Amino acid sequence: MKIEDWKSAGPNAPLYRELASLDLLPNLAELDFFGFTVVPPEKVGPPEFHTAVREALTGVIEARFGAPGADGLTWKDANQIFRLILWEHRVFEELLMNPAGLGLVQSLLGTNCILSLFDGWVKGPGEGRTPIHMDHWDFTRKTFAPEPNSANFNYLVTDYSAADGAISFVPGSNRWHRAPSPAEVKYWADRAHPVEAPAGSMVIWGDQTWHGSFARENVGERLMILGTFSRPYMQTQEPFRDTVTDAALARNPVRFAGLMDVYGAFPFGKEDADARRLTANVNNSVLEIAEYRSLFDREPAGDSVSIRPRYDYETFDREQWEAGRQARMARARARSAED
Ligand SMILES: O=C(O)CCC(=O)C(=O)O
Repeated sequence: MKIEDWKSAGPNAPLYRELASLDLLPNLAELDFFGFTVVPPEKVGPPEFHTAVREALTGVIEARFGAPGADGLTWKDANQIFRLILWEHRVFEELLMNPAGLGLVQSLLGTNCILSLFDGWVKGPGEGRTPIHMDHWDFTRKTFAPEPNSANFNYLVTDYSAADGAISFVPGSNRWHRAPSPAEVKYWADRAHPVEAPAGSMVIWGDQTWHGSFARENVGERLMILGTFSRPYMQTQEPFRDTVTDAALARNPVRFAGLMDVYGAFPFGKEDADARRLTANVNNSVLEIAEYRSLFDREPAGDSVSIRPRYDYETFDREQWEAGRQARMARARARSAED
């Protein structure tokens, strides 16, 4: 079937074509049927890229905790997350924009998703392991809608096997739409399917898939980078909107600004949403399906994007409000002229 630019499908049509060009259609089917998928290193990047990511993560670990000892026991019994590492090396920005990872995440959350977490993860030999859970952190709800609200990639910095302390999944649990009970957490701990994959692979899943990890039997460290993305109306778990700089926005493609949520509508002040930024075509608009930003776009955004202004939420400036209204109307006119 020829995938055309059907307006009814919005940005999913070009996204699908790009995922097809990356030979990732089986991964879409795996996400749908089983709730997780593994992309092999050669579809993620060349060997030099994998080396650069590994060196960058080991650099972060050494900067925060010192170099691990040669006996491979420094991180014994640990399952340690290194929060907010995105700004510590440029190669992390490249990893975030990786077409395979971002493309599959967008297939789950929409092309306007935002970045919620970007962390390193170290696991040593011994007791450290992650209990079976789902990533939908609304503990007040007993059942969930069919579609995920957040999705993850795990970039494997070291090889994964059960004895390495791999992440594990309960295949098909993405269709159960509920959290595991305490009894199920126990039941699946050693029965979940371990991901056995080489360093440089990317594992992708949506927030409803039950997952955990095995304890590491081998000495040395299991290293991984976690990216979590969410729908744009959600609160992010790390403050990318507040920590991103104009320089970081300028050196990355426009979609990066969308991931940082610097053009998002919320919170409203007395003047309502900033319509000039909402209509700027940075595709994290919550009000409309914005223009598709290609996964392969590497053009630096330069000064076409900027960090979120410091709004005075308590002020109502009639002129500002009028400028926003005009911008919104101009955009609506342009859209109807296109139709
Ligand atoms: O590998 C692990 O220990 C679990 C990973 C995990 O739960 C996550 O990345 O959300």
